[in-house]
Amino acid sequence: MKTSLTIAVSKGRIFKDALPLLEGAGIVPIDDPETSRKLILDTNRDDVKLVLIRASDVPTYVDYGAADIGIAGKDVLMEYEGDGIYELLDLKIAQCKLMVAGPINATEGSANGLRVATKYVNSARRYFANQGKQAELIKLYGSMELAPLVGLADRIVDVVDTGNTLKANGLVPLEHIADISSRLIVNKASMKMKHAMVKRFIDSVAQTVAQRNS
Ligand code: PRT
Ligand code: MG
Repeated sequence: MKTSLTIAVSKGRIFKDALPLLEGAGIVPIDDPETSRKLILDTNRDDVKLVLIRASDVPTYVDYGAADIGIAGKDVLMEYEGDGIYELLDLKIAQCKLMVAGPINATEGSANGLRVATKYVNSARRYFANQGKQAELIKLYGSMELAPLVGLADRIVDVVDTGNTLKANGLVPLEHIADISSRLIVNKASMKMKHAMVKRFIDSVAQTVAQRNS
């Protein structure tokens, strides 16, 4: 039987940035995810398909082997607790920073004893613990920027790119937690069972990444 590869990727900014990398590996989706409602995209290769899932679900699909390979933000991977995946390659796409942010009048480095709203509770907990700071974490699933405006929290932990969203809501970045980019992840069993095909894919993506960043 012919080996096949299933690649998990999220719609939106990661998909857009991932397209040239897939193309560099000779993989071109047949359907356009922006207009198609399909969740499984056929490609020009009959042995490769793409599954479109929520960014934060990509590690789960790959961990359980529902996808062999995935493209996921480091922010998402830092939150993920499963151990069935290898993180193999920094794709240098969808780059941003994980930051502590707060109101303009907040004093830098003073998150001690404060309430912090975030969807990144594991990363935030680790960060504040390393800083020796007490923080009460409030788990949110989106629109963290709202929390300080309505008195839900004193700070947020969120990814920041241009900073325009913070600014538009009267917030400023206060502390840098981590540089974020998207990573290629591989299911541990697929890495063994489909080694030749996975390796060929990773090598050609790595080559494209190197070319684009040289
Ligand atoms: O949307 P959904 O809830 O399904 O999931 P998601 O929001 O995690 O997915 P998506 O597609 O928005 O983001 C996927 C990945 O892109 C994230 O996991 C990050 O690794 C990466 N990334 C890069 C970003 C940004 N840049 C970014 N700017 N993810 C989110 N943002 C947000 C930011 O928090 C702000 O709300 O985009 C907004 C605009 O940012 P500014 O700073 O340019 O204003
Ligand atoms: Mg989003």
